[in-house]
Amino acid sequence: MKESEITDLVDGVVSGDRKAIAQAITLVESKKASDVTLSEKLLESILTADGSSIRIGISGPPGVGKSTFIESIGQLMVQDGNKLAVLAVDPSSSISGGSILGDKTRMEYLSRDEQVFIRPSPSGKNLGGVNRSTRESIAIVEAAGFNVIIVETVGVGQSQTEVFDMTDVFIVLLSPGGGDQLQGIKRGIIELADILVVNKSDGDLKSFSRNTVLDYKNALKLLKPRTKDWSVPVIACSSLEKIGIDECWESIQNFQKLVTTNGHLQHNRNNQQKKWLLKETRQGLLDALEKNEAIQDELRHIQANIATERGSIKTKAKGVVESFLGKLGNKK
Ligand SMILES: Nc1nc2c(ncn2[C@@H]2O[C@H](COP(=O)(O)OP(=O)(O)OP(=O)(O)O)[C@@H](O)[C@H]2O)c(=O)[nH]1
Ligand SMILES: [Mg+2]
Repeated sequence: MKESEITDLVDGVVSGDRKAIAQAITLVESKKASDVTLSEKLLESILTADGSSIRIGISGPPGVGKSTFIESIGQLMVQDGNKLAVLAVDPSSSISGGSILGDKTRMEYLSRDEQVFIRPSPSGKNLGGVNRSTRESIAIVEAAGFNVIIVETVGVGQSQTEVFDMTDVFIVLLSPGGGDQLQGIKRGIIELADILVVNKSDGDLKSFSRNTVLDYKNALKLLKPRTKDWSVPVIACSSLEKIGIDECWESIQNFQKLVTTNGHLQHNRNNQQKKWLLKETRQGLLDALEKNEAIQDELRHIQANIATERGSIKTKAKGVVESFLGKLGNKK
């Protein structure tokens, strides 16, 4: 893509053209050096978010029903006149291989809706890379006029906290199970939740679900509330049978109202931006280090002689950092 085409692409995005939106997201996901420069141009021209959108993170263990939940709740969102964008950060897809296809079929209804844009992001090998671009994808869909943005992520490891750091409301999905299961659930996942959903509360699992809800309610009592005036609801629902979904949507809207009125939403977004700035700066430094041939040679040389050269690793590393900073200084 050429620089002159960026203006057209920006116009396309802002006018809500789906092809342009998809193309813009592909551009920010690309790691090619020339694309990185173009995507910076693109992002500079579209950073217009005015805070009227709501960014929703949806997390939970693999197979708990996140995509099915989104398919159900998404329909309510659209019925209420919202424009919905769904972005999936999916580290499991590289393992299961079929997850992305699965997501598309599981959101069959939504994927046919004019008011909905769905973008499954292949994880590739670099999970960090995908998440870096997810923030930018959010900016793109917001510029295109989508006011409800859902980011789906599997609730394991780093991807979950990354998504937590780019959304306004964080929903954790769990499935019904006995007390044993609760013990096994890491406290961490519950600590992040603004809304807890016990999905699959139907069929054989229905009888378990009431106890599971109580267990989580009790577990939550032991935690310090994260948002003032908000007690985290635990909602039993069935995404397949569409039970309890309206209650979840109502909760999201109540949360949005609360944090918009008390200023928490903007405050939280500002903090996220500050964190993001630090992260990008660190990443930029690391990229520069990795691309610096002289430093890479120096590192390889030290590594080759690691068994025979005396001296502590810490001192050696310090030496590398100093020579890197020295090289940066010389550039000026
Ligand atoms: N009984 C029941 N099954 C459900 C419900 N929601 C989802 N499922 C089933 O659970 C399986 C996994 O659903 P998905 O929506 O793909 O789950 P997911 O959490 O998005 O999965 P990954 O993205 O692969 O982590 C599918 O077979 C669904 O039909 C529910 O409310 N009740
Ligand atoms: Mg899914």
